[in-house]
Amino acid sequence: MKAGIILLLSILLFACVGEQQQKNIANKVQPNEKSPHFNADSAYHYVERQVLFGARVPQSNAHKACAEYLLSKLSDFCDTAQIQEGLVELYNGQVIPCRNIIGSFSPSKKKRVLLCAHWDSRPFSDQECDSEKQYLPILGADDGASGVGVLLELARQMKQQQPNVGVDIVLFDVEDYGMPEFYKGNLYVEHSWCLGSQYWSKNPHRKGYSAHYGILLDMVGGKNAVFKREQVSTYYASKIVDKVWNKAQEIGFSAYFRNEKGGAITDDHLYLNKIANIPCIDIIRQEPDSETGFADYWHTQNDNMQNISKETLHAVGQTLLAVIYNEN
Ligand code: AHN
Ligand code: ZN
Repeated sequence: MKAGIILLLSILLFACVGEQQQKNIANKVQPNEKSPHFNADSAYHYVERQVLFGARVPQSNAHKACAEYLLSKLSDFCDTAQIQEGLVELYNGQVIPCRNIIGSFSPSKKKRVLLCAHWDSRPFSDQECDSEKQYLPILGADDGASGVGVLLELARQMKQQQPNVGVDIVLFDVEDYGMPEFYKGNLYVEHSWCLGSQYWSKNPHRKGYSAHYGILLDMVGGKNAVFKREQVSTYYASKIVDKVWNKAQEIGFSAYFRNEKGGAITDDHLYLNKIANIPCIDIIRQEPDSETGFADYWHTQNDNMQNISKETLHAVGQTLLAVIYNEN
């Protein structure tokens, strides 16, 4: 009888502590009442849908089919959606078409935030040790699809409840066609990466377009990813880096967003800063201790769904929602 009462009391006590702990977790993850909840299952699904097309290499059937899919998603979620078509010149001198896919919320609002990611995947696996594999295209589950997956889920949320600022989602094409390591030609061009964003920066989808700031997502879905303060971002837009990293820490994602200095990466944000004059940061997974500076599956056949984590997608997506819904 006495033992029974003690057992009952300890169950009650345990239940209370458990409830309090859960509340703490809930408070940590969602203190910003203004911002909607990011659904990581939904984001994961959007990543998977892209990967199911196969490698989205420019000029391939998978690339074409995926463009149609992404345009239909943005048309559904955003107030306006369009594909910007242009021509870009590859590292080997070949000229190919480029399709940047763009969706906008409240296009007439003056204060705007630009959210971007690349949607193409790399035609080469030049980080494979096996030289035969180096000519295979990559699936780009993390390198490409993860950022787009997060942005599609943000768009789905924004359709349900719009933020106070205008938002443009720009999915850049031909980011990952940069000169491969095995290339022996001498037509080296410095700016062989990020061709879609270079095109857009010279020819924005609306004349005189500007944004308060931009946020680029690149490789934001990997298991145990860590995001350090990338140096091009700090050079051009340190206040935006502060804003995003502080918000992430405030809502409980300090395990992902670390207040440490990362490397300097040539990525789409460089051209938005340099050419379009839009202060833009890059949230990108780096592994400074690895040989390439990136995760071990980077530009290999292993960049597939097995490396994608809903927790990581959630940390990035929820942070972005909290940042955007905090703007006036
Ligand atoms: C370079 O390797 C020069 N830039 C990395 C940009 C990139 C490639 N992001 C994803 N894939
Ligand atoms: Zn890449």
